[in-house]
Amino acid sequence: MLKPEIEDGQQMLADPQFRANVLDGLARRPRAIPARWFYDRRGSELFEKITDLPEYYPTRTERSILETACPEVATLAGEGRAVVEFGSGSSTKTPILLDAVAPSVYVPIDISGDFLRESSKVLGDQFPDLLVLPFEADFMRPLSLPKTIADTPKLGFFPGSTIGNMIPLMAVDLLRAMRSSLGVGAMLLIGMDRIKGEDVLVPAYDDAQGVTAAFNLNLLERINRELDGDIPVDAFRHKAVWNDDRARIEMHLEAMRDVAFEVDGRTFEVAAGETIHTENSHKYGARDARILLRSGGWTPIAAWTDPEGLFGVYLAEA
Ligand code: AVI
Repeated sequence: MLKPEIEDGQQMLADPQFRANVLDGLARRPRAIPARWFYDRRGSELFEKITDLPEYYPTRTERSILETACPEVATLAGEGRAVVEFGSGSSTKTPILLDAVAPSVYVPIDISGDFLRESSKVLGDQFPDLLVLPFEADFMRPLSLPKTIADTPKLGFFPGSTIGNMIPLMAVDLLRAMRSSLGVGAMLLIGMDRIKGEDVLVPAYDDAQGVTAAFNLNLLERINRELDGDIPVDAFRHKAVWNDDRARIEMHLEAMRDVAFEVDGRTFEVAAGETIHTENSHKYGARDARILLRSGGWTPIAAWTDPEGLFGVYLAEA
């Protein structure tokens, strides 16, 4: 297990927002910790593995939809747009769009500067004629994009159904923020996972190899590493359930016995059967997706899906 870096007997300072979210989340009922904290180095590696799992259809399905959709997007968007990606793409999806649209400028936005620089370098090598302008920022709020592209119309790109990890209220806020960041005449290409049977949904979030379980449990390991915790991780199990009322998969960590532990000097007691809610992954039918886009100030103009209707990709204009 990785140990936090120690300097002169002092533990390195953890992210104050992480500490606050964990301490509040463990104290409240139902207990819940925001999913954004999954993605430390180990969590990001595990997520990459998830995207290759046989049960996890979203990544490969969206990629295959984009192969068909992007040339059509290029026609609908016209020439001369700057592509602005929310959450910088180290994935194989971004090159599909860049190949089809052939923009002169690509602006990847990410809150993690390290990740942003790494993925910008990879894409810069792959597209030597492309001007890559990495932008380190939290895209949940309206942004002032680089002045050099002030007069260039934008095509926003938000793949991966990441919008599904937000409750609808936050998703609408994000869509509005994107509209204001991208400005007049903007377009948005966005992926949203669709509603389907539990027989497909639950295994996608509870795979046979236990990679998603490790991803979920890593959150407790991260708390132990970074917030001086002694949570007995082996007392918890990963749980993925479909909440039909809210059209979402929920991930939880369920205590298998009564446990008491400390985090950052505070004691918590969790009874057997109690859960810590760690993630929501909302699913949107085609109509739901269009209503969500309209609520966020976007007009849907085209939509694509795969032959089984597992995943949706939507193009909208501001
Ligand atoms: C990043 N996000 C879109 C993934 C999802 O499907 O909601 C995160 C994930 N959680 C478990 N598996 C994948």
